[in-house]
This record gives sequence, structure tokens and C-alpha cells, in this order.
Amino acid sequence: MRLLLVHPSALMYSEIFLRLEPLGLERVAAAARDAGHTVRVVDLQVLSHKLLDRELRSFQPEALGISLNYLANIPEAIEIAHRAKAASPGCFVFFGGHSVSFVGDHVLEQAEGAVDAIARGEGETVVVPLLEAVPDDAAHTVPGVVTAQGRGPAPRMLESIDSPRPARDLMRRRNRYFIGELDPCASIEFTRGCPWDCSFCSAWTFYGRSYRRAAPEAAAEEMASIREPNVFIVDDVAFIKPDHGHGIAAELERRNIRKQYYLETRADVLLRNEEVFERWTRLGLRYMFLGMEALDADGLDQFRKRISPDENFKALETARRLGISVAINLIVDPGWDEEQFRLVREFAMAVPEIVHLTVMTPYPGTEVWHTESRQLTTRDYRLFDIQHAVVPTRLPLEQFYRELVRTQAVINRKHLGLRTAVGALGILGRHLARGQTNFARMLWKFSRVYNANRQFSDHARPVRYELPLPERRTAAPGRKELFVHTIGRSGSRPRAGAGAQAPAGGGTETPAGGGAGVTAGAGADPVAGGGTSAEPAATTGAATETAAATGPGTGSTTGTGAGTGAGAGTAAGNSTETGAGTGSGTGTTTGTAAGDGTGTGGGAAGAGSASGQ
Ligand code: B12
Ligand code: SF4
Repeated sequence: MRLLLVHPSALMYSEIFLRLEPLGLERVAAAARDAGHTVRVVDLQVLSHKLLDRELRSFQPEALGISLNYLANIPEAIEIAHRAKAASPGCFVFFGGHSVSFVGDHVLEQAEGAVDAIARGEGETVVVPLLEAVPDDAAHTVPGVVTAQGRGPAPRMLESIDSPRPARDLMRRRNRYFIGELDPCASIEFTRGCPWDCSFCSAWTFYGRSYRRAAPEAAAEEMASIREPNVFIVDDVAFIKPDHGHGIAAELERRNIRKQYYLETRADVLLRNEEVFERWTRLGLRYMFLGMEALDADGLDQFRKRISPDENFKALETARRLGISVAINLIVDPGWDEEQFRLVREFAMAVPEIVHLTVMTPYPGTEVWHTESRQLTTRDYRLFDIQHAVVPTRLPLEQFYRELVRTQAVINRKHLGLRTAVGALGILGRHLARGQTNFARMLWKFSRVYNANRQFSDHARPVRYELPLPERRTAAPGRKELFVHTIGRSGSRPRAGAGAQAPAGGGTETPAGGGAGVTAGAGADPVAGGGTSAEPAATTGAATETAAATGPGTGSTTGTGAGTGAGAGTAAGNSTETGAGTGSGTGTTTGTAAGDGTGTGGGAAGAGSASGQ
């Protein structure tokens, strides 16, 4: 089949700081191509809508797949779907990706027939069965697929993220992908999923709280195949498991691969695994993004970051010592007043790091989507880009944006101040000499992109496509209700011996176990690989939460195991938590740990269970 895959245009942020290759779409493209389909990709971050229209006419795709990791791109994608149907009425149009997986039914309705199917969850496992089902009009029977006729079984997860390798060769104008001064820049994935459970984030809910790792040899082979001198590591939290970080480093050293790297991680992971990061600086690690989110303990607790301000600040010192440039993210609450903005400006000026601000936004698929008590002031998809306020602001909206932009401008001036500008000129010269203009454009674009009037007037645009309304809850919904992937990998059965415990509520959690399971055979713990660990579950709170899993399952990446696991704990707050899991099966590369929890106040009660293979 002729398949055209499209990534929508860049959003606000990407106009200025970064624009990166759509790795997920490239992997979907690779899976389809490996199965014999003829595949083309158009990335509208770097190519024009005109070119897309030409491609629709000349390639005459039989199927069109659009990537929707970002809610804000949904209106654009629906419009492309309408254009595609007009250009070739027989073309089967489907959407896939992170965000659309949470609002699939709704988007189908809004598209009024222009979209035939939504593929929820990971694209590599769904694309081929979906294309095969199209001629028989059986798309609605495929796992993960939702159509107007009905929905297939739960989406399937990849056995191993080692393959398919992204079809980078299908991308045009790769030189336009960059992040800051890493220009041009490719992307790579070492791990998939996040074991934490921050309340504002959907990274963990999408993958059902699972966590998978690429084999170090496969990761290094892929790195060797990348032409760009700079690489962005897309993992939500890089180097959670030190053995994995060291393993890939060793393979890169063996192959003598040197590039410059940018990654995202957590402060506690940096502190715990400093030696891994130190080793990576020798391989070229230059930049790091730390989602600090809040400066105070209350804010961190509210987001369930499970970290303390002290750890955050210590991590900054560690990064400075290692010579890694850090960008920090802070979440701006729409309830902030002038004083709170002033405090952030003061902080931003006092530290050498780059400070990014994002506006607290309840997203479908997150806990805050259900629990945020403030009503949405808009349901315009385009404003859900974490640069706009979508719940009431304490300051008048216009003034809120003025404070936000003023704060961003102060931070920006700090980095484009005289000293930095002189430094930047050197970098600029080198980039321009190689014909790379992304970094140069970034330097001039700030005031056009970050503009209070522009942001305010965005709210007055006519709205055609709107988000569904959240179902209001008084307590956080059960975890599994939020998950896109719930049953583990393809054809999986309940996993051996994992009394997996989903951390919830305040307190400390000490999971330990040996059933076959999460990546390296840990019973349940999201962060430690070897079967035992102690992981702080939250920074404050009186609750204590314990979990234990036992079982004779082997924990290696290829082992088999069977066993039973049980976790039980009591929380001294308002909660009790118990977990139990039984099962048998084969542990391959990963397992899925999932816990049910409904919480009241500072705690949670629920059944921890684990599924996988
Ligand atoms: C890397 C990343 C980026 C990169 C690269 C983006 C790009 N061009 O692809 C950068 C840094 C640029 C970025 C920017 C932003 N990001 Co971002 N990003 C991520 C991150 C960490 C990983 C994405 C990734 O590459 N994963 C690896 C690949 C292999 O997986 P994947 O892309 O999800 O693709 C798989 C499936 O989604 C699916 N799939 C994807 N496309 C398609 C298409 C079809 C047809 C099908 C069938 C399937 C399918 O199959 C793929 C393979 O399994 C995710 C978090 C996460 N874990 O998903 C956040 C995430 C997607 N980003 C988020 C946000 C908010 C943003 C920003 C808006 C704000 C910001 N944080 O700066 C900007 C705007 C981006 C833009 N479009 O302009 C949110 C999305 C929220 C939402 N509901 O809209 C996420 C979920 C993070 C979070 N904590 O909540 N991001
Ligand atoms: S640690 Fe990061 S990726 Fe993981 S749940 Fe929290 S915010 Fe999301």
C-alpha cells in the first residue's frame, strides 16, 4: 500500500528553541516499510503545507497517517484529513500518537468522517495490522484501533524497543532539526516509559507505567548509523538505571563514537547516578534539561514529583561541577500574582542555568485533568501548548501574559547578554560557516514568538475544534483508568511474581522483589534494576508504604520465571495500600508494573498488580 505519514507543524516553543525529528513517526514508517509498504513522510515542522498538497496529488496515498503527540496540533490534523479526503476520496486516514490516544473517540466525532481510525498507543505494533485490515473494512477489529464502527482490543506493546530502527532516511531537510546550539541535531531513544507518576504528566499513563530499555549494543549500533554530530536523547528520564547508562557508554567507547548530547533527567537520578553522567560528559554530554517544576516543597508535593527542593538544588551544583549546561523547567500556576513572578525572576537571575517557564495545563491522560478544581476557561485545542493559560488566572489574563513574557524576556536577556552574545557569536560563526542557520534564527526570533499581545489575542480566535470536558472527580481516578497500555506487551499474560506497587500517597516506599519482571527482573520497583531498592516515594507526608514481591522468577532480560508476589502496606495518613500479584510467564526485556490506586487526601488505597510476560 502507498502510505503517507505526516507530522504537523511546530508549536510555539519549537519556533525558537528547538525543532526535533519526529522519532515516533519514523519508527511507524520503518514498521510499515519493513512489511513491504511504500512509505513517504512529510514533516510539517520543516516542510510546507504546499509541499504536502503536492505530495497528496503526486503520490496519491492509499493511506494517510498523521502523528498527534500534541493536543495543540489536533485542529491542523483534522484540516489535513479533510484536504486528503478531497484530493483522494478513497484514501484511508488515521491518526496516532501520544495525545490523540487519550481523546480518540472525541476526535473521530469532530472530524465528521474525514478520519477513519484512531490508533491508540504504540504505533509500531498497530500500523501493519491496520493497513492489512483496511481492504476488508475490518479496521475496528485491530488492537488499539478506534473507528466509528467500533473499537478493537487493547493496544499491544512492543516486545523490545530495539527495532524497528527509525526510518531516518525518509526524512527531508534533516539539517533543520536542532536544539539550541546543537545544530543540526538528531534524536535517539534509549528507554521508553517513565516509572514515576507526576500528577500533571501523561508520559507514565500512556505506557501504563512500564519502563523498557534498548539493548546497549542495539543503541550503540543505532548511534553509529546517525550522521549528525549532535544527538538529543528523547527518554523522559535518562539514565535511571546506572548499569544501562554505563552499558551504552561502554559500547560507544568501544566503537569510538563521539558526539554532543542533550538529555532530560530528574535531579534525584543525577544525584544517585553521578558517575554515569560524568562518564557521559567524556563522551560528549553537554546539555541537560531538568524538570524542577517548583522551587518550594509544597509545589513539588502538589505535582507529586517525589523530590525535595534540596535535591533539586544539589543536582544543579552537581551538573555545574560536571560542566553540563542545564535548562530548568518551572511550572507557572495561573494563580500566580506579580510577587510570585518577581520571585521567579529573582531566582532566574541568581542562577547561571537557563530557566524555562511552562504554564500549568490539565491535559487529558493526566490526573490533574480530572482533579483540577478550576474550570477550563477555554477548550480550544490550540491553546493547550503549556504556553497559554487554560484555567482562570488570578491576575487579569492580559496582565498574566505581560508578567509571563516579562519574566521570559528577563531570562532571555540574561542569556543573550553581552558576555553570552560574544560567546554566541563564535558558535554562530561556526554554524553559519556550515550553512546551519537554525541557531542564528533562534537568537533573533524571541520577541516575535514571546509576545504578550499575541498570546492574549490567541484566546479571541474563532474556535472550530474543542477538547471534550473532563469528568470531574473529587479524588484521583484509578490508575488503570488513565492508562493507554494496560495489558503489557503483545499477547502478554500476567507476569511472574510481581507484587508491583504503584507508589501513591505520601511517605516512603521500599519495594523489593525477584519475580521476573521490569527490565532487569526486579519485582516491582520502578527505579532499581537488581531486585532490591529503596526509593523515596514522596518528600513529605506521614504515610509509609511498603511493598514486597517474592518469586523464583529469573530477572534477566531473557529469563523465564514464575512466582507469586504480594505487597502490602499501611499509610499513616488517610490511606492503606495493598498489592498482590501472581502469575507465571516469560520475562523478556520488560514488564509492566501497574497499580490501582484511588486516593483520598494524602494517601492512596489500592491493589498493586503487575502484568507483563
Ligand atoms: C521528545 C519530546 C519532545 C521533543 C520532540 C518532539 C517531536 N518533534 O517529536 C521536543 C523537545 C521538541 C518536544 C516539544 C514539546 N513537547 Co514533547 N515530548 C517529548 C517526549 C519526551 C518523547 C517523545 C518521543 O520522541 N518519544 C519516543 C517516540 C518513539 O515515541 P512517540 O513520539 O510517542 O511515538 C510513538 C507513539 O506516540 C505512536 N505514534 C506517534 N506518531 C504516530 C503516528 C501514527 C500514524 C501512529 C499510528 C502512531 C504514532 O507510535 C510511536 C512509536 O511507538 C514526550 C513524552 C513521551 N514519553 O511521550 C513529550 C510530550 C509528547 N511533549 C509534550 C509537550 C507538552 C511538548 C511541548 C508542547 C511543550 C514542551 N514540553 O516544550 C513542545 C511542543 C512540541 C512541538 N510540536 O512543537 C507532552 C504532550 C502533552 C500533550 N498532551 O500535548 C509530552 C507527553 C510530555 C509530557 N510530560 O506530558 N517534545
Ligand atoms: S518524572 Fe517526568 S516523565 Fe516521569 S512522570 Fe514525572 S514529569 Fe512525567
